[in-house]
Amino acid sequence: MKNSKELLKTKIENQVEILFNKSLDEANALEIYQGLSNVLLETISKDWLKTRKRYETEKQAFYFSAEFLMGRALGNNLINLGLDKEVKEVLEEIGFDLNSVEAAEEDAGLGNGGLGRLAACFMDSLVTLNLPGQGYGIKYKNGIFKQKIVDGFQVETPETWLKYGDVWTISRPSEEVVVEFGDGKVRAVPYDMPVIGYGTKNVNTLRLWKAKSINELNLKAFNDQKYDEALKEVNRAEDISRILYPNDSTNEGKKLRLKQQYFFTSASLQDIIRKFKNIHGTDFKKLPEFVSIQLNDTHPVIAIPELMRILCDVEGLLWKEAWAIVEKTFAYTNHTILSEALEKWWIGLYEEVVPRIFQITERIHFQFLDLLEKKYPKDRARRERMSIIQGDLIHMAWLAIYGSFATNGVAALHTDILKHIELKEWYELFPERFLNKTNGITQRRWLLEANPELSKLITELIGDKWITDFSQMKNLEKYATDKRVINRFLEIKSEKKKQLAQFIEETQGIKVNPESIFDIQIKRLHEYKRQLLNIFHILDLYYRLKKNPTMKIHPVTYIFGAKSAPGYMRAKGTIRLINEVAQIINNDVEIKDMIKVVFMENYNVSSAQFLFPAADISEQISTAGKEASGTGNMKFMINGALTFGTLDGANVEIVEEAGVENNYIFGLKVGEIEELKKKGYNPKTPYKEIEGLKRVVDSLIDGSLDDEGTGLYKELYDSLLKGASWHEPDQYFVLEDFEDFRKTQEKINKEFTDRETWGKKAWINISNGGKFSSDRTIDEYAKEIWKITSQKI
Ligand code: 26W
Repeated sequence: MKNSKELLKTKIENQVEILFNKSLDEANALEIYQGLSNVLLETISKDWLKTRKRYETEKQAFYFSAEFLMGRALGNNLINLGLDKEVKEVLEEIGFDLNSVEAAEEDAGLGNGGLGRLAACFMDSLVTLNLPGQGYGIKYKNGIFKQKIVDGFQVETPETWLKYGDVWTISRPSEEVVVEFGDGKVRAVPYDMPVIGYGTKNVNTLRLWKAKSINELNLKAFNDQKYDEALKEVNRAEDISRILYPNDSTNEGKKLRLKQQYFFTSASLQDIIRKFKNIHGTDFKKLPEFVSIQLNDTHPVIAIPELMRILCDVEGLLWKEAWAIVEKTFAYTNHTILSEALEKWWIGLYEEVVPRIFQITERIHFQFLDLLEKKYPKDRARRERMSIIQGDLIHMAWLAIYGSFATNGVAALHTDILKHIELKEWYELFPERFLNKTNGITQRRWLLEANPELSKLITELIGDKWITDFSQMKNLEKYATDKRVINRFLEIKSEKKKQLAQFIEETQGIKVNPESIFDIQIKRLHEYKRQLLNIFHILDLYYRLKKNPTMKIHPVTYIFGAKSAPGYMRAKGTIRLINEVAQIINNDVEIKDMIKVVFMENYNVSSAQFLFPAADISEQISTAGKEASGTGNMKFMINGALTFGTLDGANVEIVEEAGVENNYIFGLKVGEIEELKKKGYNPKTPYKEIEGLKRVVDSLIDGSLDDEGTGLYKELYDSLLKGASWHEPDQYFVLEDFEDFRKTQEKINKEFTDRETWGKKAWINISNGGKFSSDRTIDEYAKEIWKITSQKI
């Protein structure tokens, strides 16, 4: 009898032989990765099937999302299956290091930022809680672009995660469906990715659709040797799932994007209805008893009229009957209040792309107008504001609230702002529909996998229950005064910083000092997130150090990671600015390494796994009221970084849990901003009055810095002091918050040197991270919105 390690080795050997016809000693890391992944697929395949059958007859929740930012699968799956140690040893025997095998995997970067990563964390929690649920999305050929930094500028290059094949999805051609557009039909082919839970046999499914043309080639054109023409239809169809839109800040209203949205929601609904009919026949009244569909922001909201179409046109229900079902089936999550991000479709485009859906949307619109007229007969202005179709635009958020039974924000403050400001009138109309679901993250990826050293210490102290019950973290708090524990934490932090330093040296070619404070801001680049405020402060600190070389500070390494939407000029200007300031400071011998600035190229899920565990300071400095929740803030917290932030999004709840005294809160609060706006905010006041600020801001235009004639810096300067046709000067209060930012940074710099007190604060943060597990979030969705229950196989 072979022992299990020998068996595993044989399995890998077989797979590598089947896939590549190579022996183990010939294979490279990529081939081992693929062979090993296939072995895992084989290991779970029976349970995957069993889970699917088990869920068939239960109520299920379907998570419709245009984005799933999954990152790498192998490492996470090994841990969840409990096979990581064994596999590591087997790989060592055949001369491979598990880390380098894992590094051979491309990230599945099928998302932009927070919203996409949240969907991925939710998948992990759903299955770990044995909940009957499934994700539905698009199998983009090209995920979020690869970012190159060339002369300090962001350059986008295509991302090709599938270039070496695709081990983690299996296609199910027998379940393909047809989606019909105004200009013809397209096939939707499902690809299923197993979602493996921790400590359970359940395996859930993420189903991603790929677009294919109905006909392979236009034969007539082919025979006439018109090859471009022959492929036209193929390309028109396949274009739909070709690329992820890299825009997460402004709604562009592009035709292909609307096609993507209709494509995946229509395919998913057809899939759900077909399966429903297999079990329940045509008793569609029962649909809401067995199906809940969560709409991840407005991107899949076109599902609402699509379900009406299926129920009425295909299944023959009356409009009224169908509407009663639809209203009880969907729930909608709002992830942003930035008005420029709210999706509105031009009716001309919408009608062209999905003519039948346009008619249905119009009818929903008129039906809603009737309701409004009854409710507010005298308030015409209100009816106009709430209208689904306004002028020639279809307001997808309004369609979402009207067509669903629940609307939720993603943090307490965010939901409050929705209820009392942004969606005030909607809350008055449907008070019972509004709920809060504070976001969370999976501790399996963001602590257990990313920080095995800290995980080990935690398990040693409180056992391993925290891995699936994060409220257990509270049991760590009693060690906050235990010097031995705090010292071990500090040693681990220092080890993680060394690892990151090495990663930075390898990838960025910059040497950083692991003893310095690691102050990290990693997130999408957006004006409201205020990377500009951060870099302004760094520049100011630099100028002060130059003027006063004897000034004493503890060395700091400021680390940024951020992608900008390709057409977002101010964000791109900020990236260039950060890179230029980094160049200047890092090469200035007078600074003697007191400050270093690092811009991590191509920030993504896998580099995030290096970054979060190594942070001392978590920069969460958005303009109060603008960041719906944030989830990076939680990943930092549970890895023992202190939050340096405004009272915005989930920061509010983080300091509620861990204590303001253990974090660094600064800046204007939501109410203060409202007041300041009413009073009239003039950014010239802080610009002139705050010491050093003018010098920093003027650097953008006085020749101190050089944007190579692109005009990017002048644009940033004007955005602060002049404003633009669409906004007041300094709409995000960068200049107003500068002084408090600087004061608080000074405090951080002083307090960091008291290692014991710092360690204690970090530890209290870790101990109070329990609330921020996506297990808690998903449990709330399951109980309060979806009404689904655990179904363990
Ligand atoms: C139409 C273009 C577009 C695309 C994506 C606009 C907006 C988006 C997303 C809503 C942006 C996003 O990722 N929002 C983030 O969602 C996270 C998960 O809820 C929150 O934690 C972040 O605060 C929010 O910015």
